[in-house]
Amino acid sequence: MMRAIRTLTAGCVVLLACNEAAESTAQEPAPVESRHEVSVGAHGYEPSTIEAAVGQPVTLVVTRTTDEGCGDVLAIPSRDIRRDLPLNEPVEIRFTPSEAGSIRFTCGMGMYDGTIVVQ
Ligand SMILES: [Cu+2]
Repeated sequence: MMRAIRTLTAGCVVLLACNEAAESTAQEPAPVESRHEVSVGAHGYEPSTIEAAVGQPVTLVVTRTTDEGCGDVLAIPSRDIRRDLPLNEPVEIRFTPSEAGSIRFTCGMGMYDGTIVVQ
């Protein structure tokens, strides 16, 4: 008998929880943000390939670690993003890929490049 009551109570709690969840996620499920540290050295980006998922916010934390080369600007042309990278100061670049494919990122003049692979 006690067990039956406990089961019922548990069932009610689950139902309530489901109702709340249904209300709070009416728009879309909570996105899982992915952060990727990228360093910019004299020869380009490390890592130069980053994986991301459609609809999930991506944050690149980009740090230029040398005055050699031309990594002082990072551009993501297809997203109209272009950011200065002060030496040794992490710069966060955040966006949400809306479709699968490859998004290229480059230095200011397009000599260094990297790819965000969106699946
Ligand atoms: Cu360049």
